[in-house]
Amino acid sequence: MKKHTTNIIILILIAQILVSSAFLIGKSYGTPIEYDVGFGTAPVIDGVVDGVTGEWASAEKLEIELFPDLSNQSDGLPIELWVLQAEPNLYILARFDLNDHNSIEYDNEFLGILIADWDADLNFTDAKIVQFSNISTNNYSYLDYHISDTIYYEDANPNGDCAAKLEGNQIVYEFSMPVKNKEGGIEDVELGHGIPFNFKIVFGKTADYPSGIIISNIFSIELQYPPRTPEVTFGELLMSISTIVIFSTIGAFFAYYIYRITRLKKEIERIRS
Ligand SMILES: [Ca+2]
Ligand SMILES: [Ca+2]
Repeated sequence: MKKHTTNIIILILIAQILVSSAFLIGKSYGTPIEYDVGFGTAPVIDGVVDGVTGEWASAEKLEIELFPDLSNQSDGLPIELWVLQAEPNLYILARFDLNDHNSIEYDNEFLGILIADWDADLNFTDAKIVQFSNISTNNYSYLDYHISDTIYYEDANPNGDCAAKLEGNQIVYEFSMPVKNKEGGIEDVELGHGIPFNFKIVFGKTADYPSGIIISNIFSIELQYPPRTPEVTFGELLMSISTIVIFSTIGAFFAYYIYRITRLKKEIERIRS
Protein backbone atom coordinates (compact mmCIF):
# COMPACT_ATOMS: atom_id res chain seq x y z
CA MET A 1 0.00 0.00 0.00
CA LYS A 2 2.81 2.36 1.01
CA LYS A 3 4.67 1.48 -2.20
CA HIS A 4 1.61 2.43 -4.31
CA THR A 5 1.23 5.72 -2.48
CA THR A 6 4.89 6.56 -3.09
CA ASN A 7 4.60 5.71 -6.79
CA ILE A 8 1.51 7.90 -7.14
CA ILE A 9 3.29 10.83 -5.44
CA ILE A 10 6.27 10.43 -7.76
CA LEU A 11 4.01 10.35 -10.83
CA ILE A 12 2.15 13.47 -9.67
CA LEU A 13 5.45 15.31 -9.15
CA ILE A 14 6.71 14.37 -12.60
CA ALA A 15 3.41 15.38 -14.21
CA GLN A 16 3.46 18.71 -12.37
CA ILE A 17 7.00 19.46 -13.57
CA LEU A 18 6.08 18.60 -17.17
CA VAL A 19 2.96 20.79 -17.01
CA SER A 20 5.08 23.64 -15.63
CA SER A 21 7.46 23.24 -18.56
CA ALA A 22 4.59 23.39 -21.05
CA PHE A 23 3.27 26.54 -19.38
CA LEU A 24 6.66 28.22 -19.74
CA ILE A 25 6.68 27.36 -23.46
CA GLY A 26 3.22 28.90 -23.89
CA LYS A 27 4.43 32.13 -22.30
CA SER A 28 7.53 32.33 -24.47
CA TYR A 29 5.45 32.00 -27.70
CA GLY A 30 3.05 34.80 -26.82
CA THR A 31 3.19 38.15 -28.61
CA PRO A 32 2.38 41.10 -26.33
CA ILE A 33 -0.76 42.83 -27.58
CA GLU A 34 -0.52 46.55 -27.04
CA TYR A 35 -3.22 47.71 -29.40
CA ASP A 36 -5.84 45.56 -31.03
CA VAL A 37 -6.49 46.68 -34.60
CA GLY A 38 -8.81 43.78 -35.34
CA PHE A 39 -8.56 40.88 -37.73
CA GLY A 40 -11.26 39.95 -40.18
CA THR A 41 -11.96 39.16 -43.77
CA ALA A 42 -10.97 41.62 -46.45
CA PRO A 43 -13.57 44.34 -47.16
CA VAL A 44 -14.48 45.26 -50.71
CA ILE A 45 -12.70 48.48 -51.69
CA ASP A 46 -15.55 50.34 -53.35
CA GLY A 47 -16.16 53.42 -51.20
CA VAL A 48 -19.29 51.93 -49.63
CA VAL A 49 -19.69 50.37 -46.18
CA ASP A 50 -21.64 47.20 -46.84
CA GLY A 51 -23.81 46.70 -43.75
CA VAL A 52 -25.29 43.47 -45.10
CA THR A 53 -21.99 41.60 -45.29
CA GLY A 54 -20.60 43.45 -42.24
CA GLU A 55 -17.30 43.88 -44.06
CA TRP A 56 -15.91 46.30 -41.41
CA ALA A 57 -17.61 44.67 -38.40
CA SER A 58 -14.37 43.38 -36.86
CA ALA A 59 -12.38 46.60 -37.44
CA GLU A 60 -11.00 48.69 -34.60
CA LYS A 61 -13.13 51.84 -34.69
CA LEU A 62 -11.47 55.08 -33.68
CA GLU A 63 -12.63 58.67 -33.77
CA ILE A 64 -10.03 61.34 -34.36
CA GLU A 65 -10.12 64.99 -35.35
CA LEU A 66 -8.20 66.69 -38.16
CA PHE A 67 -6.70 70.10 -37.40
CA PRO A 68 -5.18 72.95 -39.45
CA ASP A 69 -2.48 73.24 -36.82
CA LEU A 70 -1.47 70.16 -34.83
CA SER A 71 0.14 72.33 -32.15
CA ASN A 72 -3.19 74.07 -31.49
CA GLN A 73 -5.80 71.35 -31.51
CA SER A 74 -9.14 73.11 -31.35
CA ASP A 75 -12.28 73.04 -33.52
CA GLY A 76 -11.12 69.99 -35.43
CA LEU A 77 -13.03 68.04 -38.06
CA PRO A 78 -14.18 64.76 -36.45
CA ILE A 79 -13.66 61.69 -38.63
CA GLU A 80 -14.35 58.02 -38.11
CA LEU A 81 -11.26 55.93 -38.64
CA TRP A 82 -11.59 52.16 -38.90
CA VAL A 83 -8.58 49.88 -39.00
CA LEU A 84 -8.68 46.22 -39.99
CA GLN A 85 -6.09 43.55 -40.68
CA ALA A 86 -6.88 40.79 -43.16
CA GLU A 87 -3.77 39.06 -44.41
CA PRO A 88 -1.88 40.07 -46.40
CA ASN A 89 -3.21 43.62 -46.21
CA LEU A 90 -3.97 46.47 -43.82
CA TYR A 91 -7.31 48.20 -44.43
CA ILE A 92 -8.15 51.73 -43.29
CA LEU A 93 -11.47 53.50 -43.67
CA ALA A 94 -12.10 57.21 -43.13
CA ARG A 95 -15.65 58.59 -43.01
CA PHE A 96 -16.84 62.10 -42.26
CA ASP A 97 -19.42 64.79 -43.04
CA LEU A 98 -18.89 68.30 -44.33
CA ASN A 99 -21.53 70.98 -44.82
CA ASP A 100 -22.38 71.32 -48.52
CA HIS A 101 -19.98 68.49 -49.28
CA ASN A 102 -21.35 68.14 -52.81
CA SER A 103 -20.77 71.81 -53.65
CA ILE A 104 -18.15 72.86 -56.22
CA GLU A 105 -15.85 73.84 -53.33
CA TYR A 106 -14.94 70.17 -52.85
CA ASP A 107 -14.64 69.18 -56.51
CA ASN A 108 -10.89 68.55 -56.08
CA GLU A 109 -11.00 67.13 -52.57
CA PHE A 110 -8.33 64.64 -51.57
CA LEU A 111 -7.62 62.46 -48.57
CA GLY A 112 -4.25 60.86 -48.00
CA ILE A 113 -2.58 58.45 -45.61
CA LEU A 114 1.06 59.27 -44.97
CA ILE A 115 3.22 56.58 -43.37
CA ALA A 116 6.47 56.90 -41.43
CA ASP A 117 8.86 53.98 -41.16
CA TRP A 118 9.01 52.24 -37.77
CA ASP A 119 12.38 53.86 -36.92
CA ALA A 120 11.63 57.24 -38.47
CA ASP A 121 9.30 58.71 -35.81
CA LEU A 122 7.34 61.43 -37.63
CA ASN A 123 9.28 61.51 -40.89
CA PHE A 124 6.46 60.52 -43.23
CA THR A 125 7.97 59.22 -46.48
CA ASP A 126 5.13 57.20 -48.03
CA ALA A 127 1.83 58.72 -49.18
CA LYS A 128 -1.32 56.99 -50.43
CA ILE A 129 -3.75 59.57 -51.76
CA VAL A 130 -7.21 59.58 -53.26
CA GLN A 131 -7.55 62.67 -55.43
CA PHE A 132 -10.91 63.71 -56.83
CA SER A 133 -11.00 65.41 -60.22
CA ASN A 134 -14.76 65.89 -59.92
CA ILE A 135 -16.51 64.86 -56.77
CA SER A 136 -20.00 65.44 -58.17
CA THR A 137 -19.41 62.76 -60.84
CA ASN A 138 -17.33 60.61 -58.45
CA ASN A 139 -14.20 60.81 -60.63
CA TYR A 140 -11.01 60.23 -58.69
CA SER A 141 -7.55 58.66 -58.89
CA TYR A 142 -5.57 56.57 -56.45
CA LEU A 143 -2.02 57.92 -56.20
CA ASP A 144 0.99 56.35 -54.50
CA TYR A 145 3.83 58.76 -53.72
CA HIS A 146 7.10 58.80 -51.85
CA ILE A 147 8.25 61.95 -50.09
CA SER A 148 11.77 63.32 -49.87
CA ASP A 149 12.47 66.72 -48.30
CA THR A 150 8.73 67.53 -48.43
CA ILE A 151 8.63 66.95 -52.22
CA TYR A 152 6.11 64.35 -53.42
CA TYR A 153 7.34 61.94 -56.12
CA GLU A 154 4.91 59.59 -57.84
CA ASP A 155 5.87 55.92 -57.42
CA ALA A 156 6.95 53.95 -60.49
CA ASN A 157 5.20 50.91 -58.97
CA PRO A 158 2.10 51.98 -57.05
CA ASN A 159 0.93 49.61 -54.34
CA GLY A 160 -2.35 49.33 -52.52
CA ASP A 161 -5.82 50.38 -53.53
CA CYS A 162 -8.48 52.87 -52.55
CA ALA A 163 -12.00 53.87 -53.45
CA ALA A 164 -14.16 56.76 -52.30
CA LYS A 165 -17.77 57.75 -52.60
CA LEU A 166 -19.82 60.74 -51.53
CA GLU A 167 -23.41 60.15 -50.51
CA GLY A 168 -25.24 63.28 -49.40
CA ASN A 169 -22.75 65.14 -47.24
CA GLN A 170 -20.96 62.02 -46.05
CA ILE A 171 -17.87 60.65 -47.76
CA VAL A 172 -16.26 57.23 -47.32
CA TYR A 173 -12.65 56.46 -48.22
CA GLU A 174 -11.57 52.80 -48.16
CA PHE A 175 -7.85 52.01 -48.40
CA SER A 176 -5.89 48.77 -48.62
CA MET A 177 -2.12 48.44 -48.47
CA PRO A 178 0.17 45.41 -48.37
CA VAL A 179 1.80 44.23 -45.14
CA LYS A 180 5.08 42.37 -44.85
CA ASN A 181 4.96 40.58 -48.18
CA LYS A 182 6.04 43.63 -50.16
CA GLU A 183 9.53 45.11 -50.26
CA GLY A 184 9.23 48.80 -49.48
CA GLY A 185 12.27 50.05 -51.39
CA ILE A 186 12.42 53.83 -51.45
CA GLU A 187 8.86 54.21 -52.73
CA ASP A 188 6.93 52.64 -49.85
CA VAL A 189 7.26 52.08 -46.12
CA GLU A 190 7.45 48.33 -45.62
CA LEU A 191 4.81 47.55 -43.02
CA GLY A 192 5.55 44.70 -40.63
CA HIS A 193 3.92 42.84 -37.75
CA GLY A 194 4.62 43.59 -34.11
CA ILE A 195 6.04 47.06 -34.76
CA PRO A 196 4.32 50.43 -34.12
CA PHE A 197 3.96 52.67 -37.18
CA ASN A 198 2.90 56.31 -37.30
CA PHE A 199 0.24 57.27 -39.83
CA LYS A 200 -0.89 60.77 -40.76
CA ILE A 201 -4.27 61.51 -42.27
CA VAL A 202 -4.22 64.57 -44.52
CA PHE A 203 -7.12 66.37 -46.19
CA GLY A 204 -7.31 69.20 -48.67
CA LYS A 205 -9.33 70.76 -51.47
CA THR A 206 -6.56 71.54 -53.98
CA ALA A 207 -4.61 68.87 -55.88
CA ASP A 208 -1.25 70.10 -54.66
CA TYR A 209 0.96 68.38 -52.09
CA PRO A 210 1.90 69.30 -49.49
CA SER A 211 0.70 72.90 -49.93
CA GLY A 212 -2.90 71.82 -50.54
CA ILE A 213 -3.12 70.03 -47.18
CA ILE A 214 -5.39 72.05 -44.90
CA ILE A 215 -6.07 69.67 -42.02
CA SER A 216 -4.35 66.57 -40.64
CA ASN A 217 -3.71 64.40 -37.63
CA ILE A 218 -1.44 61.54 -36.60
CA PHE A 219 -2.28 58.15 -35.16
CA SER A 220 -0.16 55.16 -34.29
CA ILE A 221 -0.98 51.49 -34.60
CA GLU A 222 0.89 48.28 -34.04
CA LEU A 223 0.13 45.61 -36.60
CA GLN A 224 -0.38 42.26 -34.97
CA TYR A 225 0.58 38.79 -36.06
CA PRO A 226 -2.20 36.78 -37.69
CA PRO A 227 -4.18 34.73 -35.13
CA ARG A 228 -2.71 31.31 -34.21
CA THR A 229 0.37 31.78 -36.36
CA PRO A 230 2.81 33.77 -34.19
CA GLU A 231 6.31 34.00 -35.56
CA VAL A 232 8.73 32.06 -33.39
CA THR A 233 12.35 33.06 -33.67
CA PHE A 234 15.14 30.51 -33.53
CA GLY A 235 16.22 31.96 -30.16
CA GLU A 236 12.70 31.52 -28.70
CA LEU A 237 12.54 27.93 -29.99
CA LEU A 238 15.96 27.15 -28.50
CA MET A 239 14.90 28.66 -25.16
CA SER A 240 11.70 26.59 -25.15
CA ILE A 241 13.57 23.33 -25.87
CA SER A 242 16.16 24.19 -23.18
CA THR A 243 13.33 24.81 -20.70
CA ILE A 244 11.84 21.37 -21.38
CA VAL A 245 15.19 19.62 -21.10
CA ILE A 246 16.25 21.41 -17.89
CA PHE A 247 12.91 21.02 -16.09
CA SER A 248 12.49 17.42 -17.20
CA THR A 249 16.02 16.57 -16.02
CA ILE A 250 15.47 18.26 -12.67
CA GLY A 251 12.12 16.45 -12.38
CA ALA A 252 13.69 13.09 -13.14
CA PHE A 253 16.48 13.65 -10.60
CA PHE A 254 13.95 14.76 -8.01
CA ALA A 255 11.75 11.72 -8.60
CA TYR A 256 14.76 9.40 -8.43
CA TYR A 257 15.88 11.11 -5.20
CA ILE A 258 12.47 10.51 -3.56
CA TYR A 259 12.45 6.95 -4.84
CA ARG A 260 15.87 6.27 -3.30
CA ILE A 261 14.86 7.79 0.04
CA THR A 262 11.72 5.65 0.09
CA ARG A 263 13.72 2.53 -0.67
CA LEU A 264 16.28 3.41 2.02
CA LYS A 265 13.52 4.00 4.55
CA LYS A 266 12.03 0.59 3.79
CA GLU A 267 15.45 -1.02 4.05
CA ILE A 268 15.97 0.55 7.51
CA GLU A 269 12.54 -0.63 8.64
CA ARG A 270 13.33 -4.13 7.41
CA ILE A 271 16.66 -4.23 9.27
CA ARG A 272 15.06 -2.94 12.47
CA SER A 273 12.35 -5.52 12.30
CA1 LIG B 1 -16.66 48.52 -49.10
CA1 LIG C 1 4.60 55.16 -51.91
